[in-house]
Amino acid sequence: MTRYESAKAMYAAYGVDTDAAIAKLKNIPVALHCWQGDDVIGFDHDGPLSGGIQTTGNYPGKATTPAQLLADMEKAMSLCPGTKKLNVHACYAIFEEGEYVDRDKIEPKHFAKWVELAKKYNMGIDFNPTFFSHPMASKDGLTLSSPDAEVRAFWIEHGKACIRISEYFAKETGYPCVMNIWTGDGYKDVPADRMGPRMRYKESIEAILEEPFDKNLVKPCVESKVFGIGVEAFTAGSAEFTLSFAATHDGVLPLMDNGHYHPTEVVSDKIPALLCFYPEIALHITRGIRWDSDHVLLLDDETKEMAKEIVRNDALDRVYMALDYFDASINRIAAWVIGFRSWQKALLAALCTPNAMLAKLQDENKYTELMVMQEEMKTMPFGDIWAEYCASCGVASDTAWYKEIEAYEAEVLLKR
Ligand code: RNT
Ligand code: ZN
Repeated sequence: MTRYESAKAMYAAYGVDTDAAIAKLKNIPVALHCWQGDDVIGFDHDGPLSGGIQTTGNYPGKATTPAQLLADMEKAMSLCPGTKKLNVHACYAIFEEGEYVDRDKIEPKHFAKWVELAKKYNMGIDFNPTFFSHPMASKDGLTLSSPDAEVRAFWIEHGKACIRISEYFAKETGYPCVMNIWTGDGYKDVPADRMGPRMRYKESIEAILEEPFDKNLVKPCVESKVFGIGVEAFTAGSAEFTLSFAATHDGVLPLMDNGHYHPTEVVSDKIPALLCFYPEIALHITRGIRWDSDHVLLLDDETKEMAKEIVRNDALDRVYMALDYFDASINRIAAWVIGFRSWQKALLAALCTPNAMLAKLQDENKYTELMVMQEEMKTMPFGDIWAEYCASCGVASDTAWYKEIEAYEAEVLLKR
């Protein structure tokens, strides 16, 4: 008997079909964010990262050209099991030699190389307008909520251009494109007017959505946030604002980033709350330490709990999952791989949990037995199921993948 066969029998004793869990996970797309590879800089500007977000660390080998970033992403994906989707920010437009257009003028052709990469691996692409790291956002950090009509108009045009590019992605790849609107708009200190900026923000997003698009192809999202660096006192796109916006605008999804709430709030609890009302929702999966620090995703308790809520509510096809973190203090490709594999593990563990049996114990008020069973699940031989899943996807289940990163670092990254 192999280790997998033995583990499979142990799970089967609780009614869990591990073969089915493995087969299911293989077809669930998870979006990998291009911005982990170059510390959220992109290709369309020389300035620093702005918008209240920050990377820390100066690990060598950062990608600085499109060719490098795409190659690094391919390397990372080759070491991860499961179905991937690309997640691209508008600042990652790829221009011809000597060409440049501003963000309000970008076109599908500037993302043709991303489409090429997506097609090579039969992946979809998600997209994000970039409302930061730009002169039009540098003066006061305000974009869609700015009191300056000219600034708002520029960013509305950017948003519309991004809808056109999102539709192009969907048409080219055959997969819907999740287009996420997030801005760092807010104030460092106690504002004198909170509703004014929010009304402008609302009207600007509405203006963007006036761009015609097919709702089956483009899934616009609004991402909330509680605070950012330099916008500690107020953000225009707060939780209540974005939830209400999505609830009142047909076809718009709420996007929850689990770094964007007060420290004792958990997105695992918010997922089922939103699933009661929204046909589809989106997630940015990250790991905050003390604040929205965007550390590399690990297999920690909250990560596992979020995955459980998606799986046990049978919502794998209603929740668009994307990773969103950026760490410049370790090998950037390893950071991608660790995070992607962690989320795969969380999903697989959730799929290997006897969810119906546990829910029944809850409904029958058998809380002691529920506690006993939930604790028992923690020491099941999950590693053997994971190993089988990785093997069936043609990737290493153990740390062998890291050897490849070390070789790539020596041969490629350190020569940059
Ligand atoms: C920032 C948001 C946002 C960004 C990316 C780069 O706090 O999480 O999603 O991380 O758009
Ligand atoms: Zn996010």
